[in-house]
Amino acid sequence: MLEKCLASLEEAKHALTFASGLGAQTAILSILSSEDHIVASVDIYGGTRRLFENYISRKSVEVTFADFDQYDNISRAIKNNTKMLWFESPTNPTLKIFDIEKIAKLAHDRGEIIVVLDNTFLTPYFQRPLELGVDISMYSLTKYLNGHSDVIMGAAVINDSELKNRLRYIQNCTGIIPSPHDCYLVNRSLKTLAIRLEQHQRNSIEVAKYLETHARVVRVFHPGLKSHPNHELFKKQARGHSGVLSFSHSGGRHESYIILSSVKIFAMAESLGGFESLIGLPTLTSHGSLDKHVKEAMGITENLIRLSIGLEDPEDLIVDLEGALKKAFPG
Ligand code: P1T
Repeated sequence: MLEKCLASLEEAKHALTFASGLGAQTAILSILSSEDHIVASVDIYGGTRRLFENYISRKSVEVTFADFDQYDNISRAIKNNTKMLWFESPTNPTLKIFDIEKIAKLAHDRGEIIVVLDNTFLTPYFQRPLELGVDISMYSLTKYLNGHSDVIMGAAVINDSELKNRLRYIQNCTGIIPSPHDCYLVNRSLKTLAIRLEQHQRNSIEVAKYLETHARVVRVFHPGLKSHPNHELFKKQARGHSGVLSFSHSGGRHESYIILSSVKIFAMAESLGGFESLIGLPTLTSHGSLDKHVKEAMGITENLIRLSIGLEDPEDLIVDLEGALKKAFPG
């Protein structure tokens, strides 16, 4: 039933659920054979990068990480044996926006390449990748689709029946399946998806606008802000943004630690997309497993803080951040 609901949210033909977001990714990557090649965006969740770099590449699947900021880089990275192209938009954690339709077309023009978009940050409520030409819309249901921070699950949403059959076989064969009770919980959570996401969006834009005015904040990363370099493209391909935003401040690791340990409403934790606001330092949390030079290339520095804005009163969140910033930057 949950798979049917997830498919219908995207007006897609099929959806398959898995034991976690990473489980869904492992199943999707299992479509590939040794000697196949995958092009992945540099800007992805740290755990996904680790899966590509430390696991799938050891199975003789070749992986090239390309900077999707330049479309030429994607073209150059595609080879004769490229079978899959993988990216996020918005990206974790710097909220970059890429032209989904353009990238899907670019890949399909070059051959039989399965285009996968990890749509975890926006959900089908705000963005429908299949309508933009993507082949597999991938989700960590752990985040917004469940939204209550009490389930770990993933999904793949697909129109192509042949591709669905291949994934269905892998799902059954590997046993990367969710528990029935978790399916019940996510299905129940979908009933409030629209209200939750509207509130996440309202709250996150208020917090982002506040942070933009703060003297010690260098940059705020939120695609709903006019200052975002791809704000117009974002509005073209998505209906709105959820609660994830990042900001950099004028201090370093020390100031980040003070901010993280001074907030009272935000919980210092990994993950995102739940009803409660979370604060994290991507260099240590979501992208903690990556090499320093990889993180630097992604703009993940010690002064970059990521917030997952929950459903609380945004005024309370702003007061909380204000207090923490004051402690980090007295005077
Ligand atoms: O946690 P899991 O359900 O396995 O999902 C992995 C995953 C996949 N895709 C994206 C875009 C993600 O952000 C994640 C998980 N991310 C975090 C735990 C985090 O703190 O960023």
